[in-house]
Amino acid sequence: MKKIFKARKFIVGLLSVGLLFLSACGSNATQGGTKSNNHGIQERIIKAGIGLNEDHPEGQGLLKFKEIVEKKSGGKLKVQTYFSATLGDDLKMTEALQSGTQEITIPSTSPLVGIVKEFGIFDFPFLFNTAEEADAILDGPIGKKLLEKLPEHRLIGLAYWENGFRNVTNSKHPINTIDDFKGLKLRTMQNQVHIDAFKKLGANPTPMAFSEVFTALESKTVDGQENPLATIKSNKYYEVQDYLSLTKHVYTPFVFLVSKKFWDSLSPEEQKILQDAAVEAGKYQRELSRQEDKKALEELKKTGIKINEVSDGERKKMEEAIKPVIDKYAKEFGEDLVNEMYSELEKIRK
Ligand code: TK8
Repeated sequence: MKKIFKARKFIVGLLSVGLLFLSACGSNATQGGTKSNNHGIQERIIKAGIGLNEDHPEGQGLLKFKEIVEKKSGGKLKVQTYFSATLGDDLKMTEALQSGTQEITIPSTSPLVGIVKEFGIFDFPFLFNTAEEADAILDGPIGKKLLEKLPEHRLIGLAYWENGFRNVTNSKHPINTIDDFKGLKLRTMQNQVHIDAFKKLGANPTPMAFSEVFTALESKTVDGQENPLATIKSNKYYEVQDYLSLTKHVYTPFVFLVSKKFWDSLSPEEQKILQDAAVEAGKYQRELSRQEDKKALEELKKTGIKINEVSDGERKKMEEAIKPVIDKYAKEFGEDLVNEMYSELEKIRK
């Protein structure tokens, strides 16, 4: 009797150890991950969404990121990609990261000024002369300082990617001088620096989420918009716009964001895979973005949209007109930070 009891106890014990083991190994990959795990690589599904299309350099960069992560993790970390704002626009996806229902997004820094206001320093028109200057500031101490402000907002910033130099399209007339902005109803990003700058130029800025832009142009709710050439091509704005003016009035970056809730559940090994892949895919993405900026111009020429250059002299006048806006926001974002950025830029330019 005693023996049987013991044997039964043993079997029950064995079963529960087995169950524990099974649940710990859990062959089913969990989305994101809530369990804290301090070692190794677990099977995980990582949802990554962006606003742009798969054929855009940002889309191609995200696919490169997926490839690197899946390779380095031996297929355990799986990146599910969502393009064309199917998971929502930049702000909505960023909020999903904060609440932990999405793991990755790569928004423009511009609409994030409500979260980290200092990102607004990158919205200063005519700040960078070349993409390489932008790289140096974004990858240097200034860029790093701003990424460090993200964790208190439940976000982790791993790298900056390139959106690029923005140009104006519209359905009224070419933009050659400041006067041509007069009364133009222009969609802008949800960002006060952009709004105030376009007001100063005489335009009528209308902030709007990105996925609404095509329809707003088509229905003539707005006359125009501004974005890098790759986007004007990928999102087919040439179908609903007649003029493309190469204003190159501002360079705006993307920031590679991870949900902090998700990040904290990862092992150091998993974190390293994501960190390295975000930087490596970012290098590829920037390169592609610069090639695409040239290629897109050639392809846009074939679409029939009327393209005009804007002279350096006229761009200088626009820059001067906008100066009070920059002075105002330099105070708001912190003059020390802004001055540090200008002196870094001076060093780079020497
Ligand atoms: C894409 C956006 C976008 C940006 C804009 O999600 O909103 O105009 O340039 O392309 O980040």
